[in-house]
Amino acid sequence: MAEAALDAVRRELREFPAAARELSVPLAVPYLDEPPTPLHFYRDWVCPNRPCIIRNALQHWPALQKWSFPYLRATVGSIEVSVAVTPDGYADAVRGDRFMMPAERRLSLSYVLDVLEGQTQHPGVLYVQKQCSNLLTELPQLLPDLESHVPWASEALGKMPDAVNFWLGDVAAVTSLHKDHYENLYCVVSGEKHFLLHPPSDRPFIPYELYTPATYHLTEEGSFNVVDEEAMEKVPWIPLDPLAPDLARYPSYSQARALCCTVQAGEMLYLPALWFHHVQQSHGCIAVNYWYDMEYDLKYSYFQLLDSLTKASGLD
Ligand SMILES: O=C(O)CCC(=O)C(=O)O
Repeated sequence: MAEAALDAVRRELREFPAAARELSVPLAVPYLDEPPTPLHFYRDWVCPNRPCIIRNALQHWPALQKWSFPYLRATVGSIEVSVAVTPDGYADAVRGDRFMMPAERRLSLSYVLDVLEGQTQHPGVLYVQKQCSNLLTELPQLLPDLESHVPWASEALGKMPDAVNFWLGDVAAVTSLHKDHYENLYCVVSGEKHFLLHPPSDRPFIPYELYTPATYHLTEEGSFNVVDEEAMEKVPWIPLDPLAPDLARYPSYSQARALCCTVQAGEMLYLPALWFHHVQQSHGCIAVNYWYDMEYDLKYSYFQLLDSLTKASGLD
């Protein structure tokens, strides 16, 4: 009897993603030709939790014309920024049986640009990606080139962003599949970013496991050691690489449906809270994103329920 009930719950969970998709998930990420009004942004995108790519939202930013490697060298080249360094481009990702976090280095931005241009060598793959409002805390000199928030989004959401992040990295730097509790406005200033997305409703097909956290340590000789973070709790993370999913191990993922999109320079992706995302980029891509904390409303609670049922029923 209990087994029959559990089977019924699993069946419902397997059918849920397609039903949700049919009702509200687009086949491709739609484009808007101009920024929406706060009302339209909230009504058409935030409330239904739908992504879109917005064109002509950044054209008033001086950054769009100015931000080149020579300009960054001249204005903020001497500033030290926090840089994630990994042997393979994957920071905060499952590698083997560990959740691997990057080595962190303080490097001058000029030095990072030299490495990206191949003028100097540094072991591993570099990614300026410290997600603690690093644009405001580490590179405030760049602020006059853009805005500290997105006015129509701040008005729609009734708050200011929790973080404004600056991203600059190697083509080999990849952000592994994960989700955040932020309404994310992701602006590409130069180059392009490739996003692979899954709606939150695909959760029953997306595996999570618990991993021992570990950090890469870069030795003087330029090799990487893996050092376990013994004081830290195990980290729940997605072991699956959506670009080469191990379907023998995670067969349910074949039923998930990814949406892929490329965000070009001058475009802004609205990535709704709780959407799973995997991100790649062109070499030396420069981007800025705004994280607005999500509303912890009924939609959030429903997602938590989906997450709990997926785990409790052993679908994971
Ligand atoms: O640009 C990236 O590499 C990752 C972006 C991301 O994960 C985020 O904005 O939440």
